Amino acid sequence: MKNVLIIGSTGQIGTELTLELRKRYNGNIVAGYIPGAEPAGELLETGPAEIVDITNGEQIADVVSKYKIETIYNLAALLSAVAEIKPQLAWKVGMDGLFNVLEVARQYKCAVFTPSSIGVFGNNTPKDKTPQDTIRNPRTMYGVTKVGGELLSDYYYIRFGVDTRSVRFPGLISYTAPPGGGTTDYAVDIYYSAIRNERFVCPIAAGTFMDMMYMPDALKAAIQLMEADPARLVHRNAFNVTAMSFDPEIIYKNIRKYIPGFTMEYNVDQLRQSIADSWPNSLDDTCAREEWDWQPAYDLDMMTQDMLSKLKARIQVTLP
Ligand code: VAH
Repeated sequence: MKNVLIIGSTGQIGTELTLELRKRYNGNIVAGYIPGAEPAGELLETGPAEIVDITNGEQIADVVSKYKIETIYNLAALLSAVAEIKPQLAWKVGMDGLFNVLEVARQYKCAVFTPSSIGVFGNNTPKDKTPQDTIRNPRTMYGVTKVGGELLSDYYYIRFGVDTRSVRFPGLISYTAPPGGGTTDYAVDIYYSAIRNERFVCPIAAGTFMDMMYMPDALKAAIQLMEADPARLVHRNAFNVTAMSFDPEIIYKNIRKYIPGFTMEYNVDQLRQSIADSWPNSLDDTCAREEWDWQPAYDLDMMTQDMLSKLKARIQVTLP
């Protein structure tokens, strides 16, 4: 029996993580959501759901107490591009909200997973095979909240013994809930254009390499880390994890292997491009592999095949 609360359960990661946890555990896997982002369908029908606004510490505590929560997956965040447009809200959710979660976790002895991101790195960090322990000097509010989140989560572990763990997610690609306002969203949108036989207008310039990961691997990373033997962990917040690194040209050519008529043009979004330019080209995830046996299953070609087949089923179009 394992009781888990997912805050932000209707977002890109939360939607799939909640369903995956319900498959694995037979306890209360509570879908936390905010009004206006209600759970629906399988997410609503397969387990409990509660309003949990991360900026309301009492609300978090009430749900943790009601369901005797042991682990909190805190997925509430504004993604990188949106956070530059609403920096104060990004801080309120990413930092004030995290403080609420950690305080509740301290009082109720919960473990806490809060995703970090490759967004913690900035222009003065080594770009290729970025090390686990290196300079975290971002110039985005998203990056500031992620570095702050790593530092605050480590503090709560060292000072209060709260079992905090996290990974630095790369761009995540999935076919269920769409991402919302990220710099890597192009790597999801391109598949939708391809499956609809539409010319894709890419907002990121050719030659811009970023780490990426298919959602099944992201779910595996989060759950595997939270189930890992704490005695093996040298690091906690947060582990570099990656599965692949590509630029728009590489993913475009891979999709054309399966949809030969697919076409793309560039219309660079300056905000997203400047953020992408500040991030690594590739990560070194040796520590995750050594400390908790991290190993991705999907490479680009496997992801493309699965994305196209799943989207075809969802959008009911016939591939040419
Ligand atoms: C974003 N998808 O683009 C998120 C992620 C590494 C990228 O943090 O903001």
